[in-house]
Amino acid sequence: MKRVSLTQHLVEEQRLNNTIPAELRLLIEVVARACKTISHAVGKGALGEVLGSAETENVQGEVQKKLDILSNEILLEANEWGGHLAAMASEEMESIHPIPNRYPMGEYMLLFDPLDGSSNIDVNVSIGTIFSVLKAREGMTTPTEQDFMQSGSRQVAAGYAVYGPQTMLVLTTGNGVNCFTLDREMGSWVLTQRNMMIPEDTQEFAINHSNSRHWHPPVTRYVNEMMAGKTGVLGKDFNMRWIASMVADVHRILNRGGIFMYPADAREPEKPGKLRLMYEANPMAMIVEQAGGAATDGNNRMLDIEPSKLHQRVPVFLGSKNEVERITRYHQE
Ligand code: P6P
Repeated sequence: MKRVSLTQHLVEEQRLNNTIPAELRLLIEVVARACKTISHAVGKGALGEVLGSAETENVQGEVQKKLDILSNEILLEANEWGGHLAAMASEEMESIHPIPNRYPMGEYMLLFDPLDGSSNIDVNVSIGTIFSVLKAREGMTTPTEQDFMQSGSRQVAAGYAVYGPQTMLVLTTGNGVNCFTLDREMGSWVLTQRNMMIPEDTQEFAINHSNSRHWHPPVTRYVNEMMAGKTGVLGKDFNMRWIASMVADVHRILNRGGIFMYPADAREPEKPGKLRLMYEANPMAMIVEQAGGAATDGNNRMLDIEPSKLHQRVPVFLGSKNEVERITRYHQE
């Protein structure tokens, strides 16, 4: 494949589909550059004194890793001055982050989980950055959390970087999903997979099976059917994977199919699952749907959910279309 850079891809996408105005192209390139910096920091590990806990807690009550905080700061600093954003929101920050007065305000809003899969950082397992882009409300002067309360269907772009054996950037602006590999020598993102498509069927599921005694009946029924393999109603054997890093599990599913499940369970009945809607489930749902897959909260299409809180959690079922439709049907029966 002729080497196509991220910039060339975005310029050509704009020429073809008129979906990437200059400000959005700048936003995506700035985020991609920030992910390069995060990849560099992550890659240093102990040599960069960035491993371990920061001895602080985030809004989720989770102990923050030094790299969580560093990644968050890298994304904030990279995006403040460009004039393309009105505000930002992050898993690592309680409230929204308006653009400082010394910089011009733009027409987009950026949400992100700066480093997802933190529990894997110190044991050298793949982690990632997830981001979502919404349009700011017309004529907005002072952004509020309420301005971020838009359903996932209103995202204008979504993507993630996965920091694994390769560092890759997966991106959609509403016309399919493309993947770029970081050329570390040149420091550039090179298009390596065009228009990724998720197989509609699969024989691989991803769930944290240690929680099975807490699952609600539809999930128990479905996982048992897959565990029954050829002898069961699904008539085929299944494999299981659980990397405990959403970005890595989703990236595998984008490449070879599968179904990813983080259901609500009886451990904390008031908590609807672990993953966050605005900057984990929604961006991944846009990517998965753009790749021919499906994403629901068990009952509703993920991208149709009307959010009420910036950090609200949601059950997640996403991946191969036919399997997501099955587990969603089981919830509705
Ligand atoms: P558990 C990482 O902490 C994360 O937010 C997702 O990336 C991942 O899929 C999930 O939590 C793992 O959760 O309960 O299996 O550790």
